[in-house]
Amino acid sequence: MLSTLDLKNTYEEQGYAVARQLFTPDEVIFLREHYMQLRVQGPRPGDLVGVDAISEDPLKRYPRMIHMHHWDQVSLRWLLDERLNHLLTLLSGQELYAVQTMLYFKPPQARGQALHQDQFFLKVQPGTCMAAWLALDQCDEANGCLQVVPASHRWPVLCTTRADTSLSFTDVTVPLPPQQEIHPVLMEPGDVLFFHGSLVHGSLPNTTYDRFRRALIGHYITGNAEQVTAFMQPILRMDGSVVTLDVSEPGGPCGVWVEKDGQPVIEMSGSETTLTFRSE
Ligand SMILES: O=C(O)CCC(=O)C(=O)O
Repeated sequence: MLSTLDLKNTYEEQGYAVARQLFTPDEVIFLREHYMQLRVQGPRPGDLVGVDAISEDPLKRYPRMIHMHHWDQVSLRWLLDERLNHLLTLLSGQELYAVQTMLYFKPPQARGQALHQDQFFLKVQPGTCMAAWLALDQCDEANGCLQVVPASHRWPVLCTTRADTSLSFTDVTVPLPPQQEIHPVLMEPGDVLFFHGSLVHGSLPNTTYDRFRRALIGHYITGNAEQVTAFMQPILRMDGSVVTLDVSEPGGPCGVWVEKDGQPVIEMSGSETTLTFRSE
């Protein structure tokens, strides 16, 4: 694993960093089995779509779960895990609050999620959000590993456009300049990818016929935040106690790409009026 200093330098330069083997093989097996069991037991509050065991769409057989920590102690314990807290605090340089859990099953042949910035959805003001993305399977390009745009954490929130819903289960994405590098993040089970709320990221479909790409994700907001979207309530300190913050409103200014001296630059001349998809 990278030293904590290397992790922090990488995070500051690139907007993301991978802590290798932060969770043990036994923990990963336990979590994988736990969520598979929860999923086959039927629908859960906040499911992206209802569970339909005979659907042709793999995402309807294994829909993403969200906010499991509201009703599942295993998820709550994981969200507040001291290893995550330690690295989140180190990378961001401040205390964080926990707001969201998600479990992506991404079964064989499932669509991915178009490139986006989490801060577009969470609307943390001031400050930002951060994610801890734990790989529960080997993640590579064939099964739709996460992809990131290195150093895009320095960009403001971009105005969104329509995504290709044959590749993505969400319908919004962000435009990128031509030739923009998009980097696949290859991970082993137990690795945790930490990333900044403005980092552009997403994933392509799982093209395999026999491999899931499961990930357990925690979302956090920086401790200087005064506002966050209503959907993120209740907001938890990392000791589990509740913090009260104001609710941020949808909409607001967003960045658009323009050309200046032959180079793509972002101008804050756009405005997000409608939100077509509630959660990232
Ligand atoms: O796991 C994925 O494919 C996408 C996850 C994601 O975009 C997120 O955690 O914000």
